[in-house]
Amino acid sequence: ASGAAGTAPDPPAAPGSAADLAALQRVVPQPTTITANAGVFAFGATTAIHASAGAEPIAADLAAYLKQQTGLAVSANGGADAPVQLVLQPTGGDPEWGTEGYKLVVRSTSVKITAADAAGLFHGVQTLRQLVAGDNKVQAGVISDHPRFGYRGVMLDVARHFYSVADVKSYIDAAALYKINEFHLHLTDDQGWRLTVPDYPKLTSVGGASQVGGGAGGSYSAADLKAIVDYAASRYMTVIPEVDMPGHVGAAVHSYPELACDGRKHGAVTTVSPAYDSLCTKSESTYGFVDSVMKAAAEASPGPLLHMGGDEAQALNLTQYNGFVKRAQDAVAGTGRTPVAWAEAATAPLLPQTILEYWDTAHPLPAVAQAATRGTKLIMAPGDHAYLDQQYTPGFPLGLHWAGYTSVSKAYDWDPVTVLPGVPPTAVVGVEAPLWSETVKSLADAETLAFPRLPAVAEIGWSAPVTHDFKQFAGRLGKQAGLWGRVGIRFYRSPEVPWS
Ligand code: TNX
Repeated sequence: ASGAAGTAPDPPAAPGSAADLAALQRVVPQPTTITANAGVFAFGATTAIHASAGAEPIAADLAAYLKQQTGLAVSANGGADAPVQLVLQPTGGDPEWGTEGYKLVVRSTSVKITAADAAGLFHGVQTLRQLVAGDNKVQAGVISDHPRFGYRGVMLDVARHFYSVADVKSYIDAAALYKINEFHLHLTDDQGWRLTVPDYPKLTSVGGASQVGGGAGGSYSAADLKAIVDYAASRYMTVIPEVDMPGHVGAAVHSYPELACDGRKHGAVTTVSPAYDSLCTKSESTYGFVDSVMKAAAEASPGPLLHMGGDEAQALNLTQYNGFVKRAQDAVAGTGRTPVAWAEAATAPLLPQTILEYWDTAHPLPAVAQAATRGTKLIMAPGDHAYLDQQYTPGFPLGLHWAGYTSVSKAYDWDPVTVLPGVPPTAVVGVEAPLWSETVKSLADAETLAFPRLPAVAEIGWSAPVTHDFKQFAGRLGKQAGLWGRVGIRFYRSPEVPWS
Protein backbone atom coordinates (compact mmCIF):
# COMPACT_ATOMS: atom_id res chain seq x y z
CA ALA A 1 0.00 0.00 0.00
CA SER A 2 1.21 3.50 -0.70
CA GLY A 3 1.39 5.96 2.17
CA ALA A 4 -1.92 7.78 2.35
CA ALA A 5 -0.16 10.82 3.74
CA GLY A 6 2.69 10.46 1.30
CA THR A 7 5.19 9.21 3.87
CA ALA A 8 5.42 5.79 5.54
CA PRO A 9 3.54 2.86 3.99
CA ASP A 10 0.20 2.16 5.66
CA PRO A 11 -0.19 -0.98 7.75
CA PRO A 12 -2.60 -3.45 6.13
CA ALA A 13 -6.19 -2.62 7.07
CA ALA A 14 -8.17 -5.21 9.07
CA PRO A 15 -11.34 -6.36 7.28
CA GLY A 16 -14.52 -4.71 8.52
CA SER A 17 -17.51 -6.39 10.11
CA ALA A 18 -21.04 -6.55 8.67
CA ALA A 19 -21.84 -3.47 10.75
CA ASP A 20 -18.83 -1.65 9.26
CA LEU A 21 -20.09 -2.48 5.77
CA ALA A 22 -23.58 -1.29 6.68
CA ALA A 23 -22.07 2.02 7.80
CA LEU A 24 -20.75 2.54 4.24
CA GLN A 25 -24.13 1.68 2.68
CA ARG A 26 -25.35 5.26 2.68
CA VAL A 27 -24.18 6.54 -0.69
CA VAL A 28 -26.47 7.50 -3.61
CA PRO A 29 -25.79 6.67 -6.43
CA GLN A 30 -24.58 3.24 -5.30
CA PRO A 31 -20.80 3.03 -5.95
CA THR A 32 -19.28 0.33 -8.16
CA THR A 33 -17.47 -1.50 -5.34
CA ILE A 34 -17.36 -1.03 -1.57
CA THR A 35 -15.07 -2.78 0.91
CA ALA A 36 -15.32 -2.05 4.62
CA ASN A 37 -12.34 -2.06 6.95
CA ALA A 38 -12.09 -1.79 10.69
CA GLY A 39 -11.75 1.71 12.07
CA VAL A 40 -13.21 5.17 11.74
CA PHE A 41 -11.75 8.50 10.60
CA ALA A 42 -12.90 11.51 12.60
CA PHE A 43 -12.89 15.03 11.16
CA GLY A 44 -11.90 17.63 13.73
CA ALA A 45 -11.19 21.32 14.06
CA THR A 46 -7.54 20.84 13.08
CA THR A 47 -8.04 18.41 10.18
CA ALA A 48 -6.36 19.69 7.01
CA ILE A 49 -6.66 18.80 3.33
CA HIS A 50 -3.72 18.56 0.98
CA ALA A 51 -4.30 18.88 -2.75
CA SER A 52 -1.91 17.59 -5.39
CA ALA A 53 -1.11 19.98 -8.26
CA GLY A 54 -4.35 20.90 -10.04
CA ALA A 55 -6.63 19.60 -7.29
CA GLU A 56 -6.62 22.84 -5.25
CA PRO A 57 -10.14 23.97 -6.31
CA ILE A 58 -11.59 20.62 -5.20
CA ALA A 59 -9.85 20.94 -1.83
CA ALA A 60 -11.50 24.34 -1.43
CA ASP A 61 -14.86 22.78 -2.35
CA LEU A 62 -14.41 19.99 0.20
CA ALA A 63 -13.48 22.46 2.93
CA ALA A 64 -16.53 24.60 2.10
CA TYR A 65 -18.85 21.57 2.09
CA LEU A 66 -17.48 20.37 5.43
CA LYS A 67 -17.92 23.83 6.91
CA GLN A 68 -21.54 23.89 5.66
CA GLN A 69 -22.36 20.37 6.82
CA THR A 70 -20.40 20.04 10.03
CA GLY A 71 -19.46 23.57 11.04
CA LEU A 72 -15.79 22.50 11.18
CA ALA A 73 -13.30 24.95 9.68
CA VAL A 74 -11.11 22.38 7.93
CA SER A 75 -8.09 23.91 6.16
CA ALA A 76 -7.86 23.39 2.39
CA ASN A 77 -4.15 24.28 2.41
CA GLY A 78 -2.66 21.44 4.41
CA GLY A 79 0.91 20.29 3.79
CA ALA A 80 1.98 17.06 2.10
CA ASP A 81 1.47 15.19 5.41
CA ALA A 82 -2.14 16.36 5.92
CA PRO A 83 -4.52 13.51 6.81
CA VAL A 84 -6.93 14.27 3.95
CA GLN A 85 -5.39 13.91 0.50
CA LEU A 86 -6.90 14.78 -2.88
CA VAL A 87 -4.70 13.29 -5.57
CA LEU A 88 -4.98 14.00 -9.26
CA GLN A 89 -3.35 11.12 -11.11
CA PRO A 90 -3.84 11.69 -14.86
CA THR A 91 -1.88 8.58 -15.83
CA GLY A 92 -1.17 5.24 -14.23
CA GLY A 93 -4.44 5.00 -12.29
CA ASP A 94 -7.28 2.53 -12.76
CA PRO A 95 -8.35 2.71 -16.44
CA GLU A 96 -11.95 2.10 -15.32
CA TRP A 97 -12.07 5.56 -13.68
CA GLY A 98 -12.35 7.40 -16.99
CA THR A 99 -12.73 11.12 -16.39
CA GLU A 100 -15.48 10.81 -13.78
CA GLY A 101 -14.47 7.82 -11.65
CA TYR A 102 -12.42 7.90 -8.46
CA LYS A 103 -11.12 5.81 -5.59
CA LEU A 104 -11.77 6.73 -1.96
CA VAL A 105 -9.66 5.11 0.76
CA VAL A 106 -10.62 5.82 4.37
CA ARG A 107 -8.39 4.69 7.22
CA SER A 108 -8.55 5.61 10.87
CA THR A 109 -5.71 8.10 10.28
CA SER A 110 -6.36 9.31 6.74
CA VAL A 111 -8.78 9.92 3.90
CA LYS A 112 -7.53 9.81 0.33
CA ILE A 113 -9.40 10.40 -2.94
CA THR A 114 -7.58 9.64 -6.19
CA ALA A 115 -8.85 10.29 -9.71
CA ALA A 116 -7.51 10.85 -13.20
CA ASP A 117 -9.46 14.06 -13.68
CA ALA A 118 -10.81 16.88 -11.52
CA ALA A 119 -14.39 15.76 -12.32
CA GLY A 120 -13.66 12.38 -10.73
CA LEU A 121 -12.20 14.02 -7.63
CA PHE A 122 -15.29 16.22 -7.38
CA HIS A 123 -17.57 13.18 -7.54
CA GLY A 124 -15.43 11.47 -4.90
CA VAL A 125 -15.92 14.51 -2.69
CA GLN A 126 -19.72 14.12 -3.08
CA THR A 127 -19.41 10.52 -1.88
CA LEU A 128 -17.34 11.65 1.09
CA ARG A 129 -19.94 14.33 1.95
CA GLN A 130 -22.61 11.65 2.14
CA LEU A 131 -20.42 9.42 4.30
CA VAL A 132 -19.65 12.08 6.90
CA ALA A 133 -22.35 11.07 9.32
CA GLY A 134 -23.87 13.48 11.82
CA ASP A 135 -20.97 12.87 14.21
CA ASN A 136 -18.28 13.96 11.69
CA LYS A 137 -16.96 10.40 11.42
CA VAL A 138 -16.40 8.23 8.37
CA GLN A 139 -16.27 4.43 8.40
CA ALA A 140 -12.95 3.01 7.13
CA GLY A 141 -12.98 1.20 3.81
CA VAL A 142 -12.34 1.45 0.09
CA ILE A 143 -14.78 2.68 -2.55
CA SER A 144 -13.98 2.40 -6.25
CA ASP A 145 -16.50 4.09 -8.45
CA HIS A 146 -17.27 5.10 -12.02
CA PRO A 147 -20.47 5.90 -13.94
CA ARG A 148 -22.50 3.62 -16.19
CA PHE A 149 -23.47 6.48 -18.56
CA GLY A 150 -21.61 9.63 -19.58
CA TYR A 151 -24.80 11.72 -19.83
CA ARG A 152 -26.63 12.21 -16.52
CA GLY A 153 -28.80 15.26 -16.81
CA VAL A 154 -31.38 17.39 -15.13
CA MET A 155 -33.59 19.90 -16.95
CA LEU A 156 -35.13 23.00 -15.43
CA ASP A 157 -38.01 24.75 -17.21
CA VAL A 158 -37.41 28.44 -16.53
CA ALA A 159 -40.01 29.43 -19.15
CA ARG A 160 -43.30 28.42 -17.46
CA HIS A 161 -42.10 30.04 -14.25
CA PHE A 162 -39.00 32.19 -14.12
CA TYR A 163 -36.20 31.35 -11.66
CA SER A 164 -33.57 33.82 -10.43
CA VAL A 165 -29.90 33.09 -11.07
CA ALA A 166 -29.54 32.36 -7.34
CA ASP A 167 -32.34 29.76 -7.48
CA VAL A 168 -30.85 28.14 -10.57
CA LYS A 169 -27.50 27.88 -8.77
CA SER A 170 -29.18 26.23 -5.79
CA TYR A 171 -30.80 23.67 -8.06
CA ILE A 172 -27.41 22.96 -9.69
CA ASP A 173 -25.86 22.50 -6.24
CA ALA A 174 -28.51 20.01 -5.16
CA ALA A 175 -28.07 17.99 -8.39
CA ALA A 176 -24.26 17.96 -8.03
CA LEU A 177 -24.61 16.00 -4.79
CA TYR A 178 -25.89 13.10 -6.94
CA LYS A 179 -23.15 13.33 -9.61
CA ILE A 180 -25.39 14.88 -12.29
CA ASN A 181 -23.13 16.25 -15.04
CA GLU A 182 -25.48 17.89 -17.58
CA PHE A 183 -27.74 20.87 -16.91
CA HIS A 184 -30.39 21.35 -19.60
CA LEU A 185 -31.95 24.80 -19.41
CA HIS A 186 -35.38 25.04 -21.11
CA LEU A 187 -35.19 28.76 -21.92
CA THR A 188 -38.21 29.38 -24.14
CA ASP A 189 -41.81 28.26 -24.33
CA ASP A 190 -45.32 29.56 -24.88
CA GLN A 191 -45.48 31.33 -21.53
CA GLY A 192 -42.10 33.07 -21.56
CA TRP A 193 -38.85 33.73 -23.46
CA ARG A 194 -35.80 34.00 -21.18
CA LEU A 195 -32.82 34.14 -23.61
CA THR A 196 -31.50 37.55 -24.68
CA VAL A 197 -31.11 37.61 -28.50
CA PRO A 198 -29.44 40.84 -29.65
CA ASP A 199 -31.12 40.86 -33.11
CA TYR A 200 -34.60 40.40 -31.56
CA PRO A 201 -34.78 42.53 -28.40
CA LYS A 202 -38.56 42.20 -27.99
CA LEU A 203 -38.18 38.45 -27.33
CA THR A 204 -37.13 39.33 -23.80
CA SER A 205 -38.64 42.83 -23.34
CA VAL A 206 -42.09 41.57 -24.46
CA GLY A 207 -41.85 37.78 -24.50
CA GLY A 208 -39.94 37.67 -21.22
CA ALA A 209 -42.56 39.60 -19.28
CA SER A 210 -44.96 36.72 -18.66
CA GLN A 211 -45.27 33.32 -17.05
CA VAL A 212 -47.96 30.81 -16.09
CA GLY A 213 -50.55 32.49 -13.92
CA GLY A 214 -49.79 36.02 -15.13
CA GLY A 215 -46.73 36.81 -12.97
CA ALA A 216 -43.93 39.14 -14.04
CA GLY A 217 -41.66 36.52 -15.63
CA GLY A 218 -38.11 37.66 -16.36
CA SER A 219 -35.15 36.92 -18.60
CA TYR A 220 -31.42 36.29 -18.43
CA SER A 221 -28.81 38.72 -19.75
CA ALA A 222 -25.62 37.34 -21.28
CA ALA A 223 -23.94 38.04 -17.93
CA ASP A 224 -26.65 36.09 -16.05
CA LEU A 225 -26.16 33.11 -18.33
CA LYS A 226 -22.40 33.33 -17.93
CA ALA A 227 -22.88 33.26 -14.16
CA ILE A 228 -25.03 30.12 -14.48
CA VAL A 229 -22.62 28.42 -16.90
CA ASP A 230 -19.59 29.25 -14.75
CA TYR A 231 -21.32 28.00 -11.62
CA ALA A 232 -22.35 24.77 -13.35
CA ALA A 233 -18.75 24.31 -14.56
CA SER A 234 -17.52 24.67 -10.99
CA ARG A 235 -19.84 21.70 -10.20
CA TYR A 236 -18.48 19.78 -13.22
CA MET A 237 -21.76 20.24 -15.07
CA THR A 238 -22.21 21.35 -18.68
CA VAL A 239 -25.09 23.66 -19.61
CA ILE A 240 -27.27 22.69 -22.59
CA PRO A 241 -29.37 25.68 -23.61
CA GLU A 242 -32.71 24.88 -25.23
CA VAL A 243 -34.67 27.04 -27.62
CA ASP A 244 -37.93 25.22 -28.32
CA MET A 245 -39.30 25.47 -31.88
CA PRO A 246 -41.23 25.29 -34.24
CA GLY A 247 -44.04 24.79 -31.66
CA HIS A 248 -44.09 26.08 -28.06
CA VAL A 249 -43.37 29.55 -29.48
CA GLY A 250 -46.25 31.52 -27.94
CA ALA A 251 -43.90 34.06 -26.36
CA ALA A 252 -41.96 34.48 -29.63
CA VAL A 253 -45.04 35.16 -31.78
CA HIS A 254 -46.42 37.42 -29.04
CA SER A 255 -43.21 39.46 -29.39
CA TYR A 256 -42.95 39.28 -33.21
CA PRO A 257 -46.33 38.37 -34.80
CA GLU A 258 -44.68 38.17 -38.24
CA LEU A 259 -42.97 34.94 -37.12
CA ALA A 260 -46.36 33.18 -37.46
CA CYS A 261 -47.97 32.66 -40.87
CA ASP A 262 -51.23 34.37 -39.86
CA GLY A 263 -49.50 37.61 -38.88
CA ARG A 264 -52.31 38.37 -36.39
CA LYS A 265 -51.74 39.73 -32.89
CA HIS A 266 -50.89 36.96 -30.43
CA GLY A 267 -51.57 37.71 -26.77
CA ALA A 268 -49.28 36.61 -23.94
CA VAL A 269 -49.87 32.97 -22.92
CA THR A 270 -50.33 32.53 -19.19
CA THR A 271 -52.24 29.24 -19.11
CA VAL A 272 -50.81 25.84 -18.21
CA SER A 273 -51.92 24.36 -21.53
CA PRO A 274 -49.83 24.92 -24.68
CA ALA A 275 -50.84 27.55 -27.25
CA TYR A 276 -50.08 25.33 -30.28
CA ASP A 277 -48.75 28.26 -32.29
CA SER A 278 -46.01 27.66 -34.83
CA LEU A 279 -43.22 29.48 -36.53
CA CYS A 280 -44.12 30.04 -40.21
CA THR A 281 -42.16 27.28 -41.92
CA LYS A 282 -42.76 28.57 -45.47
CA SER A 283 -41.39 32.05 -44.78
CA GLU A 284 -37.67 32.51 -45.43
CA SER A 285 -37.38 35.17 -42.74
CA THR A 286 -38.22 32.48 -40.17
CA TYR A 287 -34.84 30.89 -40.86
CA GLY A 288 -33.05 34.19 -40.31
CA PHE A 289 -34.73 34.21 -36.90
CA VAL A 290 -33.68 30.61 -36.28
CA ASP A 291 -30.06 31.47 -37.13
CA SER A 292 -30.01 34.50 -34.79
CA VAL A 293 -31.56 32.57 -31.94
CA MET A 294 -29.28 29.54 -32.31
CA LYS A 295 -26.27 31.84 -32.43
CA ALA A 296 -27.35 33.48 -29.15
CA ALA A 297 -27.99 30.07 -27.58
CA ALA A 298 -24.57 28.79 -28.67
CA GLU A 299 -22.93 31.90 -27.23
CA ALA A 300 -24.68 31.23 -23.93
CA SER A 301 -22.76 28.01 -23.23
CA PRO A 302 -19.41 26.62 -24.36
CA GLY A 303 -20.81 23.08 -24.07
CA PRO A 304 -20.95 20.88 -27.19
CA LEU A 305 -24.75 20.37 -27.18
CA LEU A 306 -27.55 22.73 -28.15
CA HIS A 307 -31.19 21.66 -27.74
CA MET A 308 -33.58 22.81 -30.49
CA GLY A 309 -36.84 21.51 -28.97
CA GLY A 310 -39.10 20.10 -31.66
CA ASP A 311 -41.86 18.71 -29.40
CA GLU A 312 -45.61 18.94 -29.87
CA ALA A 313 -45.65 20.90 -33.14
CA GLN A 314 -49.37 20.20 -33.52
CA ALA A 315 -50.03 23.15 -35.85
CA LEU A 316 -47.86 21.70 -38.65
CA ASN A 317 -48.29 18.76 -40.99
CA LEU A 318 -45.50 16.20 -41.11
CA THR A 319 -43.93 17.59 -44.30
CA GLN A 320 -43.78 21.10 -42.84
CA TYR A 321 -42.44 19.79 -39.53
CA ASN A 322 -39.77 17.56 -41.07
CA GLY A 323 -38.60 20.37 -43.36
CA PHE A 324 -38.28 22.72 -40.39
CA VAL A 325 -36.36 20.17 -38.32
CA LYS A 326 -33.90 19.70 -41.16
CA ARG A 327 -33.18 23.44 -41.39
CA ALA A 328 -33.05 23.96 -37.64
CA GLN A 329 -30.44 21.18 -37.34
CA ASP A 330 -28.39 22.92 -40.01
CA ALA A 331 -28.65 26.18 -38.04
CA VAL A 332 -27.40 24.43 -34.89
CA ALA A 333 -24.62 22.66 -36.77
CA GLY A 334 -23.66 26.03 -38.26
CA THR A 335 -22.85 27.28 -34.76
CA GLY A 336 -20.48 24.33 -34.26
CA ARG A 337 -22.78 22.66 -31.75
CA THR A 338 -24.34 19.19 -31.84
CA PRO A 339 -28.15 19.33 -32.13
CA VAL A 340 -30.34 17.70 -29.50
CA ALA A 341 -34.10 17.47 -30.15
CA TRP A 342 -37.14 15.96 -28.47
CA ALA A 343 -37.91 12.54 -29.88
CA GLU A 344 -40.64 13.68 -32.30
CA ALA A 345 -37.81 14.86 -34.57
CA ALA A 346 -37.13 11.18 -35.39
CA THR A 347 -39.56 11.50 -38.31
CA ALA A 348 -37.28 14.04 -40.03
CA PRO A 349 -34.02 13.43 -41.89
CA LEU A 350 -31.48 13.62 -39.07
CA LEU A 351 -27.86 14.69 -39.17
CA PRO A 352 -25.70 11.74 -38.09
CA GLN A 353 -24.65 13.55 -34.91
CA THR A 354 -28.14 14.71 -33.81
CA ILE A 355 -29.16 13.27 -30.43
CA LEU A 356 -32.82 12.62 -29.60
CA GLU A 357 -34.41 12.90 -26.16
CA TYR A 358 -37.11 10.27 -25.57
CA TRP A 359 -39.96 11.43 -23.33
CA ASP A 360 -43.50 10.66 -24.47
CA THR A 361 -44.30 7.29 -22.95
CA ALA A 362 -48.01 7.94 -23.58
CA HIS A 363 -47.51 8.01 -27.38
CA PRO A 364 -44.30 6.15 -28.29
CA LEU A 365 -43.34 6.85 -31.91
CA PRO A 366 -41.95 3.88 -33.88
CA ALA A 367 -39.60 6.32 -35.63
CA VAL A 368 -37.58 6.77 -32.42
CA ALA A 369 -36.38 3.16 -32.09
CA GLN A 370 -35.95 3.03 -35.87
CA ALA A 371 -33.63 6.06 -35.78
CA ALA A 372 -31.69 4.41 -32.94
CA THR A 373 -31.15 1.26 -35.01
CA ARG A 374 -29.69 3.51 -37.74
CA GLY A 375 -27.18 5.00 -35.31
CA THR A 376 -28.97 7.97 -33.71
CA LYS A 377 -28.04 8.37 -30.03
CA LEU A 378 -30.75 8.73 -27.40
CA ILE A 379 -31.08 10.47 -24.04
CA MET A 380 -33.68 8.63 -21.97
CA ALA A 381 -36.19 10.81 -20.09
CA PRO A 382 -39.27 8.55 -20.01
CA GLY A 383 -42.21 10.64 -18.79
CA ASP A 384 -43.61 7.91 -16.54
CA HIS A 385 -40.31 7.40 -14.64
CA ALA A 386 -38.02 10.40 -15.04
CA TYR A 387 -40.38 13.40 -15.22
CA LEU A 388 -39.99 15.20 -11.93
CA ASP A 389 -43.08 17.32 -12.64
CA GLN A 390 -45.45 14.37 -12.38
CA GLN A 391 -47.36 14.10 -9.10
CA TYR A 392 -46.12 11.55 -6.58
CA THR A 393 -49.70 10.57 -5.73
CA PRO A 394 -53.23 11.64 -6.71
CA GLY A 395 -53.98 15.00 -5.13
CA PHE A 396 -50.32 15.87 -4.48
CA PRO A 397 -50.26 19.70 -4.25
CA LEU A 398 -47.63 20.09 -7.02
CA GLY A 399 -47.31 18.60 -10.47
CA LEU A 400 -49.26 17.16 -13.40
CA HIS A 401 -50.14 13.54 -14.11
CA TRP A 402 -50.42 13.04 -17.87
CA ALA A 403 -47.76 10.30 -17.67
CA GLY A 404 -49.23 8.79 -14.50
CA TYR A 405 -48.34 9.18 -10.82
CA THR A 406 -44.65 8.74 -10.16
CA SER A 407 -43.78 7.30 -6.79
CA VAL A 408 -40.15 7.01 -5.69
CA SER A 409 -40.11 3.33 -6.67
CA LYS A 410 -41.50 4.21 -10.13
CA ALA A 411 -38.75 6.82 -10.56
CA TYR A 412 -36.22 4.10 -9.70
CA ASP A 413 -37.65 1.01 -11.41
CA TRP A 414 -36.50 1.27 -15.01
CA ASP A 415 -33.49 0.57 -17.16
CA PRO A 416 -32.48 3.07 -19.85
CA VAL A 417 -31.48 0.30 -22.28
CA THR A 418 -34.81 -1.56 -22.12
CA VAL A 419 -37.32 1.22 -21.42
CA LEU A 420 -38.04 1.69 -25.15
CA PRO A 421 -38.29 -1.66 -26.97
CA GLY A 422 -36.24 -1.99 -30.15
CA VAL A 423 -33.47 0.41 -29.10
CA PRO A 424 -29.95 -1.07 -29.29
CA PRO A 425 -28.26 -0.57 -25.88
CA THR A 426 -25.31 1.17 -27.53
CA ALA A 427 -27.66 3.95 -28.73
CA VAL A 428 -28.30 5.11 -25.15
CA VAL A 429 -25.99 7.89 -24.00
CA GLY A 430 -27.70 8.32 -20.65
CA VAL A 431 -30.62 9.67 -18.66
CA GLU A 432 -32.28 12.97 -17.86
CA ALA A 433 -34.78 14.07 -15.22
CA PRO A 434 -36.74 17.05 -16.59
CA LEU A 435 -38.59 19.41 -14.27
CA TRP A 436 -41.33 21.22 -16.18
CA SER A 437 -42.59 24.17 -14.20
CA GLU A 438 -46.24 24.82 -15.09
CA THR A 439 -47.15 24.12 -11.43
CA VAL A 440 -43.73 24.84 -9.93
CA LYS A 441 -43.61 28.40 -8.65
CA SER A 442 -40.52 28.47 -6.45
CA LEU A 443 -37.24 26.76 -5.64
CA ALA A 444 -38.99 25.12 -2.67
CA ASP A 445 -41.61 23.62 -5.04
CA ALA A 446 -38.86 22.45 -7.42
CA GLU A 447 -36.92 20.75 -4.62
CA THR A 448 -40.06 19.09 -3.25
CA LEU A 449 -40.72 17.45 -6.63
CA ALA A 450 -37.05 16.62 -7.28
CA PHE A 451 -36.27 15.14 -3.88
CA PRO A 452 -36.22 12.24 -3.47
CA ARG A 453 -36.85 11.31 -7.15
CA LEU A 454 -33.87 13.11 -8.69
CA PRO A 455 -31.45 10.89 -6.69
CA ALA A 456 -33.39 7.87 -8.03
CA VAL A 457 -32.87 8.89 -11.67
CA ALA A 458 -29.26 9.85 -10.89
CA GLU A 459 -28.65 6.31 -9.60
CA ILE A 460 -30.22 4.84 -12.76
CA GLY A 461 -27.69 6.88 -14.76
CA TRP A 462 -24.62 6.18 -12.60
CA SER A 463 -24.85 2.76 -10.97
CA ALA A 464 -24.28 -0.69 -12.44
CA PRO A 465 -27.52 -2.62 -13.08
CA VAL A 466 -26.33 -5.47 -10.80
CA THR A 467 -26.73 -3.13 -7.83
CA HIS A 468 -30.39 -2.42 -8.67
CA ASP A 469 -32.57 -3.14 -5.62
CA PHE A 470 -35.32 -0.76 -4.47
CA LYS A 471 -35.34 -1.82 -0.85
CA GLN A 472 -31.60 -1.35 -0.53
CA PHE A 473 -31.82 1.96 -2.47
CA ALA A 474 -34.62 3.23 -0.23
CA GLY A 475 -32.48 2.49 2.84
CA ARG A 476 -29.58 4.53 1.45
CA LEU A 477 -31.96 7.28 0.32
CA GLY A 478 -33.48 7.55 3.80
CA LYS A 479 -30.02 8.30 5.20
CA GLN A 480 -29.70 11.39 2.94
CA ALA A 481 -32.33 13.33 4.88
CA GLY A 482 -29.91 14.53 7.55
CA LEU A 483 -27.64 16.06 4.93
CA TRP A 484 -30.61 17.67 3.15
CA GLY A 485 -31.61 19.20 6.44
CA ARG A 486 -28.11 20.58 7.04
CA VAL A 487 -27.71 22.06 3.53
CA GLY A 488 -31.33 23.24 3.20
CA ILE A 489 -32.77 20.97 0.47
CA ARG A 490 -36.54 20.62 0.87
CA PHE A 491 -38.04 17.22 0.09
CA TYR A 492 -41.17 15.09 0.13
CA ARG A 493 -41.20 12.55 2.97
CA SER A 494 -42.45 9.73 0.79
CA PRO A 495 -43.83 6.86 2.88
CA GLU A 496 -41.91 4.45 0.60
CA VAL A 497 -38.62 5.54 2.19
CA PRO A 498 -37.40 4.62 5.71
CA TRP A 499 -36.25 8.13 6.66
CA SER A 500 -33.58 8.26 9.32
C1 TNX B 1 -44.93 17.80 -22.36
S1 TNX B 1 -42.08 16.93 -22.49
C2 TNX B 1 -44.09 18.79 -22.85
C3 TNX B 1 -43.89 20.01 -22.05
C4 TNX B 1 -44.74 20.03 -20.83
C5 TNX B 1 -44.72 18.67 -20.19
C6 TNX B 1 -45.43 18.60 -18.90
C7 TNX B 1 -42.15 17.79 -23.73
C8 TNX B 1 -41.07 17.66 -24.66
N1 TNX B 1 -43.21 18.61 -23.89
O1 TNX B 1 -44.13 21.14 -22.85
O2 TNX B 1 -44.25 20.99 -19.95
O3 TNX B 1 -45.28 17.73 -21.07
O4 TNX B 1 -45.19 17.38 -18.25
